[in-house]
Amino acid sequence: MSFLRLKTTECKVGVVGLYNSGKTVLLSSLINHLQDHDPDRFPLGSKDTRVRKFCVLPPDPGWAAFNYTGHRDALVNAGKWPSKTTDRSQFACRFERSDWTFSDTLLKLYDLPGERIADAGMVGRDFTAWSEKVLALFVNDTGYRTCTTPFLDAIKRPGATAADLLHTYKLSLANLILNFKPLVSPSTFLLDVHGSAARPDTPEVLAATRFSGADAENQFCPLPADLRMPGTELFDSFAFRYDRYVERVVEPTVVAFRSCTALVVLVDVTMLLAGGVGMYDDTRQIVRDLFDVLSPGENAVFGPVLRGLSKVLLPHQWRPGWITRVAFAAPKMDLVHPADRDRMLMLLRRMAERYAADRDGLKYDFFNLSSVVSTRAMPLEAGGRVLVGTPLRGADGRKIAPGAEQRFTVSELPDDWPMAWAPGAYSFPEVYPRMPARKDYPPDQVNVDRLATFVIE
Ligand SMILES: Nc1nc2c(ncn2[C@@H]2O[C@H](COP(=O)(O)OP(=O)(O)OP(=O)(O)O)[C@@H](O)[C@H]2O)c(=O)[nH]1
Ligand SMILES: [Mg+2]
Repeated sequence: MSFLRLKTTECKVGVVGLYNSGKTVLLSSLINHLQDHDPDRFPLGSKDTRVRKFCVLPPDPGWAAFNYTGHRDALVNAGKWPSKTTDRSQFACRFERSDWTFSDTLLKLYDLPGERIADAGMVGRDFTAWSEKVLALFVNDTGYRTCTTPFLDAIKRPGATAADLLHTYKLSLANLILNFKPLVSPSTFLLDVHGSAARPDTPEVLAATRFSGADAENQFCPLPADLRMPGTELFDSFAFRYDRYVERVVEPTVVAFRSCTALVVLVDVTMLLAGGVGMYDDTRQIVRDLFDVLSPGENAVFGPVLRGLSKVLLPHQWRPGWITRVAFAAPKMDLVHPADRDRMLMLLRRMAERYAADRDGLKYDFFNLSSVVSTRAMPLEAGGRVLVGTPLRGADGRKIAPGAEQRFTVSELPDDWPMAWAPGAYSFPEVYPRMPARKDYPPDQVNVDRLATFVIE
């Protein structure tokens, strides 16, 4: 810290969103732009602001370091997107900005595997309350009822054993995955505690090889009222395993985000359109659960004035943290034709605004962004909505090696969310990243600078 900079402003920014929604790519692009700052390519606050003396700090105790170097290396040297996140991580850095005369910035960024946010509904609920929540969803929603029939049938059968219940619950979770429904909880079924992700397979194979809990010995599933009898082996063991799971898996990942000062909620509009109406409904449910758990908004005890003071005057570990800003962001804007990019923002707003608007004292905004611009667009007259990029998948949906750039067509975005749409009704093919090879030259981005200006305050 220089002589004049007497204070440090601490910003803790958590990024949440479903798996594959672009959290890690966004953080990698943001860090790259702060580290190798060019005010013309990344205006922070104003176009004259300069970032100086950027230095990386070790993460807080108990946090794994966000693998920025590895992610950037994958992008630049291997021409690949970063690999899937398997554990929560933190990136900490300190820098000065020329528009903040008396204060330097301590920025902490948080990443997590997207699968874990489906467990947000467990926080603050005991096993009974969670069972009721899950069963109500399975029984009352047609899409869920269809996928979870094996389990709903098993809980009605007299004398069903723990093994029957677990097996049919896992078959049901596998059906949910195969029907593009992201509310898969316990999320370890999709991504286990060692970071190993479920591979596409039949429900039977998935049920036989994955766990509904932390590991083979600690599995549980929801139980209906007539099986929830304290003192029985079934109820007591499931309730115990559930509590341990919440403590060991859910709280460290999801609840840790409560102490952030700002939250970025990524809603991948392209994935929701491609995934069908069920994916949309579930994502809304997950955002609602997350908001209940993280309760963003002004803290009633401290209020805005004291919060402002405590942020710079109290020692770091004493500073009360709570989320006062939420940025909703629709990533991968470069997979949508420029003619539709305003619609992308509108769809995001229509989906998410009410959750934020219901919170007192919360500042929120909406962004459509590209963390790493990887396509270019053909003019609209050229026949449909045509983009140019390097395709990541072949016609059969399998990953292919990077080849030459190609033209491909993307769907037109609707003006508003349709009443219903099937999986596959919209398509936005994935592409390989386009990164400048020069190490200190960050990727082309759109609106990541505006998002950063909003959350780093
Ligand atoms: N074209 C384009 N694709 C992107 C962009 N950002 C992310 N993607 C695509 O989205 C995929 C997932 O991005 P990640 O950042 O790894 O997603 P995540 O949210 O961290 O996913 P988890 O680690 O599974 O929770 C990438 O592999 C890319 O295919 C972008 O700015 N442009
Ligand atoms: Mg990730």
